[in-house]
Amino acid sequence: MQSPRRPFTRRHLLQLSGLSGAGLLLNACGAPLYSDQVNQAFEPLNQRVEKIILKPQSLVPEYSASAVNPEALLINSIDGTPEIDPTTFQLIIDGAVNRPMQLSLADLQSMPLTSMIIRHVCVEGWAAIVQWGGIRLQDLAALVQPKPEARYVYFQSADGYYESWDLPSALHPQTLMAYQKNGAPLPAENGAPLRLASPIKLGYKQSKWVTRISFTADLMDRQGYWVDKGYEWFAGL
Ligand SMILES: Nc1nc2c(c(=O)[nH]1)N[C@H]1C(S)=C(S)[C@@H](COP(=O)(O)O)O[C@H]1N2
Ligand SMILES: [Mo]
Repeated sequence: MQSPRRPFTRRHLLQLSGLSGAGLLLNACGAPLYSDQVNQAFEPLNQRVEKIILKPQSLVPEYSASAVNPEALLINSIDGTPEIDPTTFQLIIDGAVNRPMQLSLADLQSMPLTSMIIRHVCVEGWAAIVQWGGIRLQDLAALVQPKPEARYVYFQSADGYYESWDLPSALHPQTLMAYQKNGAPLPAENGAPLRLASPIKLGYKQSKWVTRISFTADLMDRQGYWVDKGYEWFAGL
């Protein structure tokens, strides 16, 4: 991974909150969405989340830039490519968190960028080495402050796709919300403006066109588009 960083600190959180300012907490019309949350911005992360983030998690070895094979990443979509206007796009993060938020693409791009070159593996029998650039999901978690009961993370996508992950996998340092692919802005068919990318899960766990991330205490009946059709839920690599 490019420039390994120390785990997210309170200083980072303060910097970030300062950077994006009130914009983080305003909706498109400029009305405060969660104004009662603004003053609670800086409580420390709860112990469960902190333990997951601070314990040294084993990193999956990455590939060199010369190993990237752009043609090998096949488009795999259940229902075409949804149209999303990146200028009005808002990522909702809610559920069992102290500070639910809506973030624009500009907000997300003001956060620390992580780049990684990993292998994408689809159960249908193909794989591709890809460079992804984006935000660590653990950095987003540090921002919204999951509650102690949070154990799962749900991802809702604009094409109706949905997925759920266990919290430790979601908080792994190589689990990204990516907005770049192979050094360029993420193409629409690969999930723009925002998709999951991680070397620790199979391809079908890596939701494209993510519009909403919800932390939950329990797994619900609908666990994932392919999972509900019989594929394995954990789907670890
Ligand atoms: N929203 C959404 N995400 C999705 C899918 C999809 O159909 N819709 N397909 C999944 C599968 S099976 C794979 S292998 C990868 C493919 O990513 P790509 O199309 O960028 O190669 O996206 C995953 N994420
Ligand atoms: Mo896949």
